[in-house]
Amino acid sequence: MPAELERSRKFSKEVIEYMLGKGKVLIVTHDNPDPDALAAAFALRHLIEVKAHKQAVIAYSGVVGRVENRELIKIFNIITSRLEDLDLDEYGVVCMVDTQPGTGNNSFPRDRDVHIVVDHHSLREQTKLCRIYDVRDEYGAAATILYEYLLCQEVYVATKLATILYYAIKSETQDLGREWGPADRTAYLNLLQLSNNRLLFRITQAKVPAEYFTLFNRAIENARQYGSVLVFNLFDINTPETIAEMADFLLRMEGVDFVLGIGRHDESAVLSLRTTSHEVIAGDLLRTVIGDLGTAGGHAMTAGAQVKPMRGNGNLLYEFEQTMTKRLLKALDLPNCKGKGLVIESGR
Ligand SMILES: [Mn+2]
Repeated sequence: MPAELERSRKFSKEVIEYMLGKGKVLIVTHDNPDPDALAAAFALRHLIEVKAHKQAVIAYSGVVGRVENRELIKIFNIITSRLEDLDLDEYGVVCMVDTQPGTGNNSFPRDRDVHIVVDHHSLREQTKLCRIYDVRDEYGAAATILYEYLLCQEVYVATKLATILYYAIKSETQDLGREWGPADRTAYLNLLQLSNNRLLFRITQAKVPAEYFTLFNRAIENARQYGSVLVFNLFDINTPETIAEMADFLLRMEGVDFVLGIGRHDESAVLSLRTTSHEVIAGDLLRTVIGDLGTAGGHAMTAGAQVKPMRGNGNLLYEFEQTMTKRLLKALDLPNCKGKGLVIESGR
């Protein structure tokens, strides 16, 4: 058995054994969960159900705004809860997936105990206080770790779960193009064979509301280019995940190595950074840029940040964009230049 699988065997066994006799189980993901967070939570819930004979509750804060992710929840037919609606005293075991205690991207109260952490971001000091933590930042997706757990515990991965895990790895690593490792590739290839193409198509080609295109338009219209850096501001939005999606989209522009997207949802500013440069770690860069204004974290090529609360009118968000742009250019040792718009002619 390869070393990674050996590790998965050990941790999955520990996780199952820890559940026994401990009361209700809660699985917490990061706010506004993406496919990786949702798939990891579904897989962990399934593992616990099959091996520890317990029904875990999945909870998060924020929204699932992207239609692809809503479809994912519908397909798996699992009722998820809002963290705010739960009485946390009821739970004897708290698990976190795709996030860690105190990172700022989850809304689980900082003063409460977290027992189990399974994640693929860099290991945080606070996480070391948890009873069981399996944090592998060399993995492209948290879903890959959970897939290995199921494999090691010989839990049958049925079509729906396979499809969701496959989609999570696919979207998180952009089809193994970004931040993936050998384990992700193995999981991706194995899961593809078990996936249902009709379900996959339902997820990837889900119908989007007209507002989606309005946001595309807004991202392009508001984008400013500063040499190899592109910054866009979506201002107030209902679907915070759109910021990361538009950042991915705009990163394809020739000559652009960094994209910083900004928006506000529910009185919190949400930032997303994407890079194709191998010279910097996106997570570290965004942490520098945000400074003491908020919290940030991420991987080599992708990162996210949040500033809570961010109240005030659109002007304040514009000023915030200016500050973030200045700081980003400074952190990258680039000259502070005047931004230029992206759209040159409307064609009308
Ligand atoms: Mn993830």
